[in-house]
Amino acid sequence: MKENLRKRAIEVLDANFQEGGFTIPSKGLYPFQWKWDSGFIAIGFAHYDVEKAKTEIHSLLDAQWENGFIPHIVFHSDNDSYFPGPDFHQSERHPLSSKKYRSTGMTQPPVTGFVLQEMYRIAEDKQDMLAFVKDHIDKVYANHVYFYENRDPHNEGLVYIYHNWESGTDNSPVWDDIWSTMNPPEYTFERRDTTHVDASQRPTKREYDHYLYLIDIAKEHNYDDARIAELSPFLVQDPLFNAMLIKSNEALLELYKLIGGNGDKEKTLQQWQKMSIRNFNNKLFDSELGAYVHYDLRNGKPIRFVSSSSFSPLFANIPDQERAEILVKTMMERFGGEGKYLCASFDPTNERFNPKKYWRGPVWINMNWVLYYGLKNYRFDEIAERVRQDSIALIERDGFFEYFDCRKDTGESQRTGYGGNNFSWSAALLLDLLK
Ligand code: 9YW
Repeated sequence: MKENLRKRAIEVLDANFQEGGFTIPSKGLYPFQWKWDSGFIAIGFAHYDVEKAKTEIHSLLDAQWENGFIPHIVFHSDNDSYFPGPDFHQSERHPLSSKKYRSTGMTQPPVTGFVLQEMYRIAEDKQDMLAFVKDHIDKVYANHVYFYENRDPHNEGLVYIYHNWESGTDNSPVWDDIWSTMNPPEYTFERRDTTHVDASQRPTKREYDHYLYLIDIAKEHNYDDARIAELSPFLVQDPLFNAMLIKSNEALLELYKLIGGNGDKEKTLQQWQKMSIRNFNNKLFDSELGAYVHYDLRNGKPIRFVSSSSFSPLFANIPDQERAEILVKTMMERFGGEGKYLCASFDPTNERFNPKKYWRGPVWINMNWVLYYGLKNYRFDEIAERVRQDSIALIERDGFFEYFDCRKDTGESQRTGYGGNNFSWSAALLLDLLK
């Protein structure tokens, strides 16, 4: 059975690989290259086709801007099955944007550093992979320099995101209170996502108005980071985003040590790590909730909800063992009850939880992958194994969907995998979890 799943996962990935040397997340729904998808996809390819894994990362980094920024979507081709496309985003407004590719002017969680390390871990021919890492690592380092220099206005070692799409957890209930501080215009536009996926599983039209308005503000200032930090109504320090950055710092540090001769960069990485981990623990941990939470930098207050992002710091070795135990207790009490697959994307005990809607409750395989390795870091082997088995069981139950109902008994006759089907990172990370 496992062999069969493996075979199907490979078929999904290969079918989504494009001639231009990148992989789409899902046919129809997402027809371009997404930043963090690309990283997870490369991990999957590394298990059976190392050249494709390298090509994936190479093409993402090829779209890097001159200031080190890596966009969240690279529009390799014209395709009108997705909105908002390149004509809406207009990345060319930024003077240092890529001259080769049109893209968005926002980014996504910085996974590429730890992805390089994973590719090295998985590769059989270590020399060959190290040569690839050597050729590409400075670009990833430059991306981190971009973050620390442009996204950390108070020099806390905690970077901000200015759009919910930068978080990767696009319509999490965590953002709801920010939307209520805004009153965007009513945009006229044609949704494309709801032609591919049931509208009840996607954000509402009014939510999209907020998303578009944030882009318009950034565009008005030609995607200038300092102006965005001053003006964007959405300015958040996200625990998932920052945990990915910290994990990637750690990975870059280890890879540079292997390569040798990069003492200055190692030193800078160590300084970032020290400051980032300290302030992450001081600022983002909510001891009453027993979890890390988001911080609303615009309105100067924590956003006190527990989501799967709250546990991601385990992956980046951020908490000490005692705090890790508190986190896991919170996870098991709120998310891990009998009758539930781990790990819902949003607190199932909260009234904003919705088991079918996008990031408002369903299980996502990429988050489970992060949590699996995070739990293993702290020797929660049994719970890690449950996360691994649950991920496999959900894909066996529903197929290679984008997200899954966490309830074992959904009381529904229809399938309970939602969003896009034949979804790349679900396939890619399953390959890693099956190994
Ligand atoms: C959108 C591609 C992307 C992911 C995001 C996810 C979704 C795109 O799909 O956003 O248009 O809503 O939220 O994390 O990278 O898979």
